[in-house]
Formats: sequence, structure tokens, C-alpha cells
Amino acid sequence: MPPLPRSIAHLDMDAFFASVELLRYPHLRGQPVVVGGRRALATTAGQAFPCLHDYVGRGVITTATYEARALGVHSGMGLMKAGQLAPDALLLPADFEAYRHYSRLFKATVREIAPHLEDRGIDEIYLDLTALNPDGTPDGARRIARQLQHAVLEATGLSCSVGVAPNKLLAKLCSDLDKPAGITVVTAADLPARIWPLPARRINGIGPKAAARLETLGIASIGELAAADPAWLQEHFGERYGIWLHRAAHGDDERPVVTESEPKSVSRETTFERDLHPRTDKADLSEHFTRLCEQLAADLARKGYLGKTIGLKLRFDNFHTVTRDQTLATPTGDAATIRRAAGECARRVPLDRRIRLLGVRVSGLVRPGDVPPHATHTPTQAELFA
Ligand code: TTP
Ligand code: MG
Ligand code: MG
Repeated sequence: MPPLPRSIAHLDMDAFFASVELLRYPHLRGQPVVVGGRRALATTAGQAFPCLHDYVGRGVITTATYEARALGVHSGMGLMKAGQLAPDALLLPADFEAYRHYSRLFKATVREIAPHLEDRGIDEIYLDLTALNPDGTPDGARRIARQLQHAVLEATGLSCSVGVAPNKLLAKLCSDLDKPAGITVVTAADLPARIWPLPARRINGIGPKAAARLETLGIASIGELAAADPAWLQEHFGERYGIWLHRAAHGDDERPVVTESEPKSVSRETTFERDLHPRTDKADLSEHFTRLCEQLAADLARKGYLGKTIGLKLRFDNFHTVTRDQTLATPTGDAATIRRAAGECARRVPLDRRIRLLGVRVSGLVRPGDVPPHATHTPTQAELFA
């Protein structure tokens, strides 16, 4: 029997920074409000908040309320340009401390209900709801999504939107389809009717450049991308990104939801029964070394990781400990490759004493297929606001 489809959710807060500001200034609800610029502006006489038309400078909008978006302003737009579209919109300075506070609060609230949580930045998370929705029904998914929205609203006063789908790629796309305060659930069967009509740029990993390129090639919708010949896509976008585009359009994404308790590294070490001398016990040492690397490779495979940095640890008979590491060009899970890299590390250590302990570590862990190859890297909000 094929495995049951997963139930993966993406939860994203609605107009996050602006919504946090409205908690402070509830009387501004319903008005066009934008957040941007750190400096306090001079306010027009009698007004508590400056309007966009008063703004002079090079600041940009971090976000806007939905009322302001209706006037055509959006994240990333220059404040002066926004001032032409929405001159009466109120401009509030950003308060990152407050946003971080509410970010922690909503995540802690969600975690109580759905502990299998991946933090994706200041206002969004992925959740693996499979265990909470064992039958995988859309109704079950919708019920949990409503429960999450309700709990977040109770705890923070803020609204969020949730997408639930068989994987992260589709869940992320769905959380954005019915904002604000929306719930969108799709199954694989919904793909042609609900996903394929959408513009290709809705896929997270198809940035403005790739979208423009697709457009010049006559591909506007996700459906058109799905219908394109994968070999032809590879010709135009390179081997790896081409195939990634093809798979993405078919709603194909195996990436797991990675919780925070994920390891930073995987390692194995062994203390010898008797201290081994690098010269006289060379064969013995080499055998231990190889076995350790094989065990480590098996650990990595079991946990589903590859790693880029290979580290070696040696403790001598006088308990002096040294470590060396080497970073490879590409992540590996291969025992022989790990052994070779760790062996090269050993060559950088003066080996003139007996060895008591030998350890090998792999860090810089990635999940195979975790990032769309060659896709332009869009910084996550976590990176922007770290
Ligand atoms: P988003 O989730 O992209 O946007 P949002 O929460 O404001 O609105 P939506 O309802 O569409 O989700 O980003 C979260 C926060 O990150 C946003 O409130 C402000 C900040 N941000 C920036 O500072 N600059 C940007 O360009 C973007 C996109 C977001
Ligand atoms: Mg958001
Ligand atoms: Mg977001």
C-alpha cells in the first residue's frame, strides 16, 4: 500500500508588523496604515500620526494593512512612491522588539497544539499535522487549522492564514490564497483545478527573474509549467533547476518539516581498549577509523542528512585533545568520502604520541533536496531580522 499522504500546514501571520502596531493603536483599525522608516517624523499639527504624503526620504514599506494594500501599496515599495498612491495612509515606525515578542508568542501557542513545528522566520511556520489528522481528510485539516487560528487570536489578538496540503511547497502557496484570516486546504487531486490556473511566480522558489524568463518563453501559469517538457525546461534553466521547476509544478515536494531539535552535527567517537600508536598500531588504527566513518555514514543515512564539514577529534594518552576539520565542496553522506576527508585532517596533526580516543563528526547538515538548486536565494525573514 502506498504511504498515506502527509498533512503539512503553513501558517503565516496577516500583515504582521502592521497588525502588531494596531494592537497598540486599536483606534487605527480599518484605516490604511503602513509600517516603515525608523525615524519619528514630524506630524502635521493636530495629528497624532504622520501621513505618507508628509514623508520625504528613501525609506521603504515593510508592510501595509489590507486597507492600504487596496490602494496599491505593498512591502518593499518606497515610502515616497506609496505616498502618491495613498497620501492619507498613516505611517508608523517599525518596532522590531515588539514584532519579535509576538513572533515568539504565536509560535509558542501553536507549538502547544502542533509540536512538530519548523520555524521559518518572524511570521511563519510549517507544521506537520499528519499525526494529528491521521485519516488525512480535508475536514480534519480544516478543523485543526481553525483551532490554530483561534488559539493564536486568543493568545496574541492577531490573525493568521493557514494552508494545508500534502507538502510544504503546496502548503506555503495555499496559505497565501485566502488572506487575511483564510484557511485553504488542497489535496493532490485538487492540483489541476486549483493550483494550475495560478501564476507560476506563486511558487516559492520561482523569483521575479525566473518568472520573467518563463513568461518570455510563453509560460505564465503553473499549469503551463507542468505541461512543459522537462528536457526543454532543463535546456533553458539548467539541469537541476529545470527539473525542480517541473516537479514543483506537479506539486511534488518531499522535504520534511524540520523541527528545532534537529541536530547541528552527527558524530561518532571511540575510546580504544589500549592506547594505539600512530606508527606501530597503524593498521589497527586505520581499521577503527574506517569503521567509525562507516557507522557515521549509516547514522547520517538513518537520520536523512548529508553534511559538508568533516571534523576529526584525537585525544592523546596525555589527554591532550586536538580537532581539525575540512569543508567539502558538496555535502556528502558517503563513508569513503568522509574517511578521506577525515584522513586529510589527521595529516594536519603531529602524530607522535599514543592515541586514546578517535572521533569523527559531520556538520553543516542538509536534507538531500532541501533547497531548489540555482534558484535565486530569497532571504528568509529570519535572515532579514536576525
Ligand atoms: P509577510 O508575511 O510577507 O507579509 P505580511 O505578514 O506583512 O502580510 P501577509 O498578510 O501578506 O502575510 O512578511 C512578514 C513581515 O515581514 C511583514 O509584516 C514585514 C516584514 N517584511 C519586510 O520588512 N519587508 C518585506 O519586503 C517583506 C515581504 C516583509
Ligand atoms: Mg505574513
Ligand atoms: Mg510571512
